[in-house]
Amino acid sequence: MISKKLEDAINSQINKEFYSAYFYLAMSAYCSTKDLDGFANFFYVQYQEETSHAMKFYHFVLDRGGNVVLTKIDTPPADFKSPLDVFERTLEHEQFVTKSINELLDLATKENDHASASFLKWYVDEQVEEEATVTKLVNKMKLIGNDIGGLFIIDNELKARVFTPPAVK
Ligand code: OFO
Repeated sequence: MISKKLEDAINSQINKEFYSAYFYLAMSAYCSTKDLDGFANFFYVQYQEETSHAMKFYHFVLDRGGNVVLTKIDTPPADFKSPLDVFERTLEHEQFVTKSINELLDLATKENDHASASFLKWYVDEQVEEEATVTKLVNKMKLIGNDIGGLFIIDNELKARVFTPPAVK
């Protein structure tokens, strides 16, 4: 059985994951309005991933005999300055989420909750991958600067991204 403190913290993380989904869906819509279909696809897949992260937590809380408490999701930004701005804000957001996951693992470790600690390690690894992917994209966007040809090459690369659902249970 999960402790009340960890249950509350994971419920708050479920909200953060759904907010992340919302945030990336807003970015996908922004990229679509700029006809950057590859960028829009990248963020649409990111939206699907974040939803799956939330649902993985959701099932975990239930499996551990806890209660899922869903709360209001904040409104994400509706506009962005540029494709580079979108990736920079993504990186900043992922660093915030990494901190939050690390705090959850600290709490699980403090409580000697081995099941939660083991479960949370999946998220620790996922955050390493997410930050690395986005850091690379921020750097590429900075390299191309105002080169429209470069922008279209990256846009084309991002069309290939597909959503692979993680095991939920
Ligand atoms: Fe759920 O990993 Fe991004 O936020």
